[in-house]
Amino acid sequence: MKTFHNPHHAGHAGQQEMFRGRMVPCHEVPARLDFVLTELQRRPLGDIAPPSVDGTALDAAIARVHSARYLDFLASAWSDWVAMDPANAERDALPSVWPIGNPHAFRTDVLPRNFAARLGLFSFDSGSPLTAGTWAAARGGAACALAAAQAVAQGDRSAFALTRPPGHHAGPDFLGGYCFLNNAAIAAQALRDAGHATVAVLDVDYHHGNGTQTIFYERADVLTLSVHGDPATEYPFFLGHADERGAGAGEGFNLNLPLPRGTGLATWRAALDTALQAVSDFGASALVVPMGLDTFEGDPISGFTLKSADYAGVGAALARLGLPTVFTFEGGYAVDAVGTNAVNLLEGFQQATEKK
Ligand code: OKP
Ligand code: ZN
Repeated sequence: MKTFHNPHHAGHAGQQEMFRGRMVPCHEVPARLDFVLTELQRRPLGDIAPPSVDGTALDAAIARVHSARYLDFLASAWSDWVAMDPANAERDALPSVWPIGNPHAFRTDVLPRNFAARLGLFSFDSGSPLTAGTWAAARGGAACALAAAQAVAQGDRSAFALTRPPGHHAGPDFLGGYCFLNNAAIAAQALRDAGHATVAVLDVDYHHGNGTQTIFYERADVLTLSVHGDPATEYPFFLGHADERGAGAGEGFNLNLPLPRGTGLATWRAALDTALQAVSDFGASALVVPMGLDTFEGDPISGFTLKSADYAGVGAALARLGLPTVFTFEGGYAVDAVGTNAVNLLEGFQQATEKK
């Protein structure tokens, strides 16, 4: 399994996020990726390299899943933020005003000139700081996702996009949940565009993959599935319920498996098996796994109780689908365990593949 790692990731380094009325240190820190890279070097699964993809092809791949208006905003967000006030260069950009989703309450079709208003228009929480290097880091991550999809489309059994910030909460035209560009969606769409007729995206992060669900909600060619903490109590709260099954042509092509906070391996694995069966029934020709390790018992912001040794079995179960598979790195905030947990999963996948 080749790993494509993002050399620009550390340029995205938020200082603080808003949490219940005060600013707290960011959970989504550069060290997360470094721990995974170090563990992968200790237990190699294949070549580790930065992605080499054509810039024009990359921008086209990103534009397949995100709106032009959102991408224009993101690409110049940092310079627009600093242009508001030179002192902003020392501060992360965080939104503080949002147009809530009633079309008769606030307009979302008119783009405000004010940057703070635009930041609110394109985001859904105040926990996702945008920093000087955010755009380069997010775009570098999309390059990892595209390179991993290309490797798999050209015959590799699997590939790993090792990048941060994560992506699965980012929608067609919004950021949030520490995510800016949806790497898993970019990989899935790239697989479709490379000729895979049907792609499944099976999200195993603790948090519902709302951005991915939204991107593909009306499509029958990409099945989206997510096993996650019940949004009744868990972030992102406003999506991820079991009755969301897709819409229009996509009716029946989304599956959510919410589980209560406190869920342990046995129940979580039963839900995963349900999702795996749905991927088989769908007849997917390729698989994308947004791989969050925040289902770990030691995760500081999550509520499941998987143990480090459990992740090998998760990887093996995914391998049994027998599909070309792209992994994208998502959550996992127990920083000193995230490398072990990620490589346990990927190694479990790879070993099960070799046995076949
Ligand atoms: C991103 B990913 C914690 C509040 C929750 C958002 C969590 C985003 C998780 N202070 N903040 O799915 O791992
Ligand atoms: Zn998560």
